[in-house]
Amino acid sequence: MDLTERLAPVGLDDVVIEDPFWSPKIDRTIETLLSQYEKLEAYGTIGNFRIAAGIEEGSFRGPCFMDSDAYKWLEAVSYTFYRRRDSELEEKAGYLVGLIRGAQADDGYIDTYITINGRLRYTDLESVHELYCAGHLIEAAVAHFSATSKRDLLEVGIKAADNIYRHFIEGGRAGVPGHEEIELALVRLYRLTGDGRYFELARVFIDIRGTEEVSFTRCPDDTGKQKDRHACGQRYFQNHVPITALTEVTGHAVRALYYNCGVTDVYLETGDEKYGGPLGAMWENMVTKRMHITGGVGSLINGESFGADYELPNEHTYNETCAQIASIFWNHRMAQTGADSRYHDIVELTLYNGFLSGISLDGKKYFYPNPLKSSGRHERSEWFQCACCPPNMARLFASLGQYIYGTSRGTIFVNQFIGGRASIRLPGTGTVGLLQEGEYPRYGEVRFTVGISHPAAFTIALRKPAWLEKYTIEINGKRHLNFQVEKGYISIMREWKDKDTIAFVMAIRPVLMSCHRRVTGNAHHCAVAFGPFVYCLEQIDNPGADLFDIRIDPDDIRFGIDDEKSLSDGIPAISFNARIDTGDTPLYYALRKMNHTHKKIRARAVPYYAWNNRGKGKMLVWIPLIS
Ligand code: FUB
Ligand code: ZN
Repeated sequence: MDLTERLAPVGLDDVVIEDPFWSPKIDRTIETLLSQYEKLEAYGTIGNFRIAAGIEEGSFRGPCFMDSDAYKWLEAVSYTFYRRRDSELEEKAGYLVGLIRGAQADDGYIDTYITINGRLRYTDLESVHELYCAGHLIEAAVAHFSATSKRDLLEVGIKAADNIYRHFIEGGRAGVPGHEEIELALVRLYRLTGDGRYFELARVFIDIRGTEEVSFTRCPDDTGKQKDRHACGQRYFQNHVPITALTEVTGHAVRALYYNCGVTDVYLETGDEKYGGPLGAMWENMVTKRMHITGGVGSLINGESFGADYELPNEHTYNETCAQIASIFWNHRMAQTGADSRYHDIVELTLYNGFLSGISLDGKKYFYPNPLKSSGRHERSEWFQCACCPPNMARLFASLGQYIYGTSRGTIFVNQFIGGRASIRLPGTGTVGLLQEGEYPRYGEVRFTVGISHPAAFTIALRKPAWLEKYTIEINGKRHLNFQVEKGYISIMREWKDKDTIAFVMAIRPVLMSCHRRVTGNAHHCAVAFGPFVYCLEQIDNPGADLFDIRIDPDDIRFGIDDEKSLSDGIPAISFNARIDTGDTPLYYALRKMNHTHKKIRARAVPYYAWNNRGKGKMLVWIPLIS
């Protein structure tokens, strides 16, 4: 990789989403956050801060990283301020900021688990999540200040970072944080404050990983179940080799991908190829060998971790919602290293599938793991003892605006097709307004209108989605052929005038997807996709057969798009010809004596993200082909 063509994201303050698919989900975030606050109270997260602040008696509740959920919640609340201010939410956020200030020691240290339990600070770096929590505090502090200009939470974040700097750098006690997150947060703080100590600290935490052994055996939590992760060894922590020798994504998926976010941030700041090479190799490894068709990553339940190459089980898979979110965070950063549509292809794939499946259609229940097959036991919950995923979802919904556009000198990149208005500062040109409209991804026509005070020559580069085969471009209503596709972007260079329009018309149609032969569980199976969406079968839509008896004959499929069967938000159900295998065979039998009979049916699939919204039942993404 090299950084000659770096892309700068267009930030939240310059983008307003007005989109038929996403706006209702984003607007719902305020309600979601209010209900999450109740859970943070009910499960003790906020109470821990009251106890640590000395205004309530009691003992610590929850896993050792409970504080992080409050910080992620505050970060999400801060992002909502760009769109709509809600007095109830602001009042609750203000109260929580006050508690956090009260829970911070005079020297800047803050961690309610350590304070309430009277444990020694920074002595169990590997298991206790002090630096993970501090990272989330710093992210919340940066977001809160950027959205409100209020310094109260920022001061807490700065004091905490200073405390960490004194202990680990000035005290010469640098060690390997057990759960990455602090690295990326310190770079954010450095970018906001310009204080190079935070960048130095981030780099030390990145470079030390893999150079000294971590003696981690268990994570202390209040469930009494000590999670023995020793079996995962140093790989669990991405600590088996230094960053320079990493070529694969390994171990605990959220840890691995938060780490990669921090490494990418440091790479973006330094251009040091000792980071660029490993990042490129890990990215290739993840998306070509260790990622589900839904964008789901971290396929193994054991250790919440990445599996080996092609180890992608469907039913007994993990795909923690946080890992999908971390993948989006990382791909968004990788996209900043240079124009290459593949990064935002993964952002899109993950957003519309593995990420969205993490929340119910009404926004009230969450998945922690996201399997691709269910025998009917899997169901979303209102909350979890380990509640990392729900506030993580909220912060991504509330900050979605920053994933849509990027700029480099002379080019505006359209990375995501999410409608709304943007005011884009284009280096060398000035400010360009861009209105994006359409009903993507139900329909493939996306229209752009340029707003500019004087005619100017620059390029508008539209990401050509990986799934797209046929498309046309129109400028001011006329078919336009004078464009180039470079690194997956359709680049239109011309002198743009005020009110010029572009229509990007993509043919979206259902397709059958296949899988690499080495994913043994998917051999002789196929999946249904429609634009960026992966579909699944649910038992409730296919009442005439046991779902697991359904087979597909790829030569007789005849897809239908059933808009009237849409579950919500306008994304249709897809119907197709299928067979039910009614063969009555013993458990094992000689292949040549096979006695399969098939009954023809019309099967119906719904978008994967929308499954399990009508009660429990069987679900299937990869459907067997007829034998
Ligand atoms: O350890 C903190 C968080 O809890 C991790 O990121 C999640 O995977 C869950 O284990
Ligand atoms: Zn999670």
